[in-house]
This record gives sequence, C-alpha cells and structure tokens, in this order.
Amino acid sequence: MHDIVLASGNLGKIKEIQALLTDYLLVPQSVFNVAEVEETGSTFVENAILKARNAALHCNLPAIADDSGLVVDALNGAPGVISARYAGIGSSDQQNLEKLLQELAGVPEQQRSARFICVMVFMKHADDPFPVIAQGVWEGRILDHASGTNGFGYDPVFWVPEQNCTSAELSAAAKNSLSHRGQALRLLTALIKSGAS
Ligand code: ITT
Repeated sequence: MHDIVLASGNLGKIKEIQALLTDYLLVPQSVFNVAEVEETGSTFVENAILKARNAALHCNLPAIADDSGLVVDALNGAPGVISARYAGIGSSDQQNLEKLLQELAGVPEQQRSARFICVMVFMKHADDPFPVIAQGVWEGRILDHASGTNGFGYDPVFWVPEQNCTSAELSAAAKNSLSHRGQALRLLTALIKSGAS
C-alpha cells in the first residue's frame, strides 16, 4: 500500500482517523503544505470530494477526506455542513459550541435530538471518477451545558444515551467504536480492501 494523504487540517479528526487506519501509511496534508480548499458544497459528500480531490492533486497521491458535522432537529438541521464555522469563519470550537447552546436556549430536553454525520471519501487520484464513499451517523442529543474534556468540537455537549455521558467523557477508543467517524472509517476500509473502486 502506497502512502495516502489525509485531507484534513483538524487535529482532533486526524488523531481519530489515524487510530483506526493502522493498515495504511497516512500522511496529513499539512506535511505537503496543501492549502485548504473552500468547502462550497451544500452536502457533506460534495465537500468530502472537494477536499480529497484538492489533496490528491497537490500531493500526487491517493487521498482520504472526511466531511462531518452536527445536525440538530430543533434547528432544522443546523449547523450541518457549516459546523466548523457556525459562529463565523475562523471561530473556535468553544465559540461554535456557545452559539449552539444559545440557539437552543429554552428548548426542552425531549426536543434536543441531534446526530453527528460523517462522510469519508477515498480517491485514487485527483481525476478519479469513482471515489469510494462511506457514511456514518451517531444519534444523541444536545445538553444545555458542556461536560467533559476529551475529543473536540461539539463533543462536550453531545449526550450519548447508551453510554450515559457526553462524547467528551468517552475515552478515545470508546468514541471511535461508536462514532459517526468510526462507523464511516470501518466501512471505508472494508470497501477499499474489497476492491470497491
Ligand atoms: P477539515 O475540513 O480540515 O477536515 P474541519 O474541522 O473544517 O476540518 P469539517 O468541515 O468536516 O472539518 O467540519 C466538521 C466540524 O463538525 C468540526 O469542526 C466540529 O465542529 C464538528 N464535528 C465533526 N465531528 C465531530 C466529532 O467527532 N466531535 C465533535 N465535533 C465534531
């Protein structure tokens, strides 16, 4: 297996993906100084393809990209594809999380259902017409306060009912075994190994 470039600049994601893809030599795109592409798509899959294509083009290597986000029912699906910039371009995880709590202020517990979505894409080269695509969904709900320090992004407010804690209170291994990203990655690796592309 040749090197695969990982088309992400998010350290939290990179750690989670590397922990699961042990069979592959993954190189983060920062090693090649790849400039991040603008995420102009209106769906996770479009943005994942844009990121993978950009990295494959600049590194001349196969590429894996993740586009992910949080979908909240009471907010008609927001923050969705703009989860990383919900409080504005360049906003921190903390600012995004605070905006989410503000938007949900007063919404009762039973109406705070939400899910993390992840779409992972593998492209053999920048012009690959048949990318391997895998999706994962993780159901939960949004608390009215933050709890826990593990993970990244919205983890401190994402309640995982089957574990009775937030995703920021799970160990890295426990989160990977349940999460949207873990699900998508396991599927993606199975598809790659089965020669799906
Ligand atoms: P790259 O595009 O460089 O990979 P990014 O952070 O901009 O990094 P996305 O556009 O896919 O990535 O946005 C994903 C955002 O969704 C991320 O910044 C978090 O705010 C949120 N998110 C996704 N997965 C998450 C997880 O496992 N835990 C907490 N928040 C998550």
